[in-house]
Amino acid sequence: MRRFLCLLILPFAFLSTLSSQEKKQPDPKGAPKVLYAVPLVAKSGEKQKLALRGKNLASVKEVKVTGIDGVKLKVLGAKAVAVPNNYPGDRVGDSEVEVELEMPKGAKPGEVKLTAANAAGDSNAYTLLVRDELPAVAEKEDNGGFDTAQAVSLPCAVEGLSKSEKDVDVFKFEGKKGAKIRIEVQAARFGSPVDGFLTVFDADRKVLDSADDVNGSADPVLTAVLPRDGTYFISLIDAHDLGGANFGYRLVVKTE
Ligand SMILES: [Ca+2]
Ligand SMILES: [Ca+2]
Repeated sequence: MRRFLCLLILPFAFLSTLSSQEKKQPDPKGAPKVLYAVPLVAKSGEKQKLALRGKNLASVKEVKVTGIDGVKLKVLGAKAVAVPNNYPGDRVGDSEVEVELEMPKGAKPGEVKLTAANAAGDSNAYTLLVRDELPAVAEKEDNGGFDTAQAVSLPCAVEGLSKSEKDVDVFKFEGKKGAKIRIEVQAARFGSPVDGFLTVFDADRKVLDSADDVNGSADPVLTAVLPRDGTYFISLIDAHDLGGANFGYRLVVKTE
């Protein structure tokens, strides 16, 4: 929701004041907070590097795994990161801890939780967004318009980035008359700063439907019954026109 942007800029203005106060005396609220992972989507059964982005993470030395056995995790480093000009620091995070992670093959979405710890205490238990059985597709830029839309086959789960401000990602698929298609963005529910806005278009590039926030979440979900055989387009933007290398999303498209 766009009106959130104005509300979120206000706390950002106080960040520099807060950081000087934190240096003078230990902040009892200095425990870490994990907001999201970069990349947002993790794979089971192989070794990968990912960064946990959030607050008070630069002093993290340990990351604990719960919910599943057999995960190997090594902390590689932690640091402060720049908050882009006028971005909501509470949403994008001001620090990160990088880990090497290896989950056993078949780790299920929702069961792997990561908790970062520093001298002040433990963070929230962050639920990692793990790939499921849907075919994973990497988003390919430049997919910013109808003529350069990225073709996908259903079902699929696109792993993408709102890579910069005003990034528009367009996908196309071939559909059959009467098919009921479900399109879902997984981002904000896993802490990603992306506030997705979805629009579906028919072959004539006319809007069939759109969705922004659904069920109390910034993540859009919509279902559409296709009116005829042909090509359909899905566009995904950030509702605030924000973006960056840490603005990850997963876009699930399937027939119901
Ligand atoms: Ca993109
Ligand atoms: Ca939204």
